[in-house]
Order: sequence, then structure tokens, then C-alpha cells
Amino acid sequence: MQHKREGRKGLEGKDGLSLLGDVPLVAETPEELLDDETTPIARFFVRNNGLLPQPVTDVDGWTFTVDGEVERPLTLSLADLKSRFPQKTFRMVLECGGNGRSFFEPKAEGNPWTNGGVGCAEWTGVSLGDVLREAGLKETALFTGHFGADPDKTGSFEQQAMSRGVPIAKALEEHTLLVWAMNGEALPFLHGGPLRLIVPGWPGSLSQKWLKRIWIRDREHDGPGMTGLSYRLPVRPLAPGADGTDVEIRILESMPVRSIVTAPADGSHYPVGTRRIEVRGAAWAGDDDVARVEVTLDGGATWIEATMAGPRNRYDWARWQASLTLPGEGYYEIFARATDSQGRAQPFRAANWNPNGYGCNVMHRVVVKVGPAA
Ligand SMILES: Nc1nc2c(c(=O)[nH]1)N[C@H]1C(S)=C(S)[C@@H](COP(=O)(O)O)O[C@H]1N2
Ligand SMILES: [Mo]
Repeated sequence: MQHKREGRKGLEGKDGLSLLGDVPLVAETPEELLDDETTPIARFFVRNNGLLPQPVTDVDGWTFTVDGEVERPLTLSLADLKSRFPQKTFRMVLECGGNGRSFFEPKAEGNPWTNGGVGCAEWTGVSLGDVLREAGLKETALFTGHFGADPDKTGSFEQQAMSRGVPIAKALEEHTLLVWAMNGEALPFLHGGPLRLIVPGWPGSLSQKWLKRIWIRDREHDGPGMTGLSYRLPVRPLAPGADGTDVEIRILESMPVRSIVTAPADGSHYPVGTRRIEVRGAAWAGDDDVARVEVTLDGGATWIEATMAGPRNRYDWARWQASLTLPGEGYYEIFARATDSQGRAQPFRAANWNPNGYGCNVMHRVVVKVGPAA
């Protein structure tokens, strides 16, 4: 795919991402570039809500604060985190809450993600829970509020570009990490280095980049991204296109089950005589596990179960593959459907339309042609 040169500014070192917006910088990864078990940094999607913070020279001197409903407010440097708490590395999916949004009809508000607002990297850091226990949570500690060093999209440092939070139980999960390394390298600046949160399984917006502060609160956090329709879904299904005000809504927590086909690429062509094609992909399911992945060539009349490898640890994606036998030459639509451990599967058509377009997990469709070159 060709991209305009000026539109690529800020994406230096990124390989083949599709730009969704340049100010703030937003770019997704085409599904076929997510074919690695561990997503390389060069192919990892980028989502900023504001501008970039000031460049950082003293990485180990980066500090962040835990305050609010704690016995002992703490200010820790990255060097303190590295030396004073047990280090953990997990491979975990990070997915934007709006991933899949462009498949909603009518169009929902926000960045038109296809399926590429996702990546799965090895994150190294310490459990946020270990740090919160050192600070000592008061009985009144109910929720976190996350603060980063980035200015908002007007360039103002007065206002957070985004500041979301989670119920304290999610913050205390072992896999909720304060992260300083990605795929074994120092966390890149574009991905929130020197220090970010990773809150796996839930919308990526909770995984605050350039982390400066965690405010422990006695109530639900109310920063930008926590109010109105932001990261909220109607409790009961809404007619597509309906005005979402005045309906009962809930905060989007665990992301829904999704799979992508990472090979073959959409639009692939196979030579005359091809009777077998190998299909590969990835699947994940928010807080849940992936129970199975199935693939169809005939619009769902028959399904072939894929073999899965992994996950390595909780919140990792499962890589899957299936060998498909073709009845002959022609045009085929491949659909992959993942089902989570609670029996929830992906739909053929975008379901659960909501005004801000969260959690669209319609099946990924890849078209291939077998026969003479056109
Ligand atoms: N400080 C800060 N953290 C942030 C954001 C942001 O704009 N500012 N965007 C969030 C959103 S919406 C997502 S999806 C992820 C994207 O992380 P990435 O850019 O490393 O892929 O970061 C989250 N953390
Ligand atoms: Mo996001």
C-alpha cells in the first residue's frame, strides 16, 4: 500500500502501518502484518489522544507517584521499580477499545479501525499490585486514576489527553503491570517509554503511556475518557444509528473475543491446480480464554476446526492454523470465528451497535482466488 510521505511523519521505524490520523498520531497494523507470534515493535499499532510529551533523556530517573487513598504516598523512580520489586515478563495483547469500529453500519464516532488496533508483545515490568501494597491501600481505595505526561491535542499540559482508571481488583491482578521494556528492549517513547501501564484484556486506553501518577480514589475516576459515552456501552441492544443518550449504559471492561486471519492476506491469488491452502491467525478474548477457532470457506455451511498453539500465559493471544481443502478453482471467502470459554462466538455481521463504536468483533473475512492470473 502507498502512503503519502508527509502523512508518515512520526511513524519512522514503523513498517507498513496504515495511518488513521496524524494529529494525534493513530496508525493500525494490516492483519497480514500481524503474522508473527510476538508482534515486532516495528509493526505495533500506535494510538495517541494528544501530542507527544517532552523528550526524555534520563530514563532511569523518570519518576511516578502513587497517592490518594493510600497509607504512604510514594514517588518512585524507574531505577527504584527495577531494584525493589519482583520483575515479571508476560506476553499480552494490547487492543484499542475501538478496534473493529469501521465495520459498524451506520458508521460510529471515532477512528475507523479495521482489525489492526491490536498487537501482542512481551511486556517487562513489575505488578502494579506489588507497588500498591507497598503504598498500603486504605479501606476507601476503590478505583485508580491514571495520569500521563502527554499534553492534550491543543498542546496544553493543563488538561490530560486521556485519564482513565479501573476498579481496584483489576489494578491488583498480577498481570496488570508497570512496564519499562517491550520485546526485551527499553520501552520505545512512542509506546509510552520510559514507563507505562499495561492493563491486559480491557480497552487499551487504560494502559496509560508516559505514566506519571496513579491516583487511588474512593470513587469511580472521572478523567477524560471516563465520562459521557466514552468507553461505555448500552446495557440493552440499541437500534443501529439510535441516539445513545437516555439509555442505561455500563463501562466497557473485558474486550470481546476476536480472531484475525494473518495468512493468507486478503486478495491473495493461488495458481491453477492449488487444492490445499494453509490459513493462520491469532485469537484472543479479553479476560477470558479462547475455547476454539473455526474456519469456513462456504459462508458457514461447514466449519473446520483450527489447531491452536499457546497461549503462553494469561492474556497472551493464541496462534492458530488450519489446512483447507479446496473443491476446485474459483473465488473463496475465508471467515475465521473464535469462541471464548463462556461459549460466546464472533458474529458474521457487526452486532451490538453503539454510538462510539466499541467492541465490534465481527468475523474477519479474507478473499482468495484460485486459478489463472487475471
Ligand atoms: N498517556 C497516554 N496514554 C495512552 C493514550 C494516550 O493518548 N496518552 N492512548 C491510549 C489508547 S486509547 C491506547 S489504544 C493505547 C495504545 O498504545 P500504543 O500506542 O502503545 O499502541 O495507549 C493508551 N494510553
Ligand atoms: Mo484506544
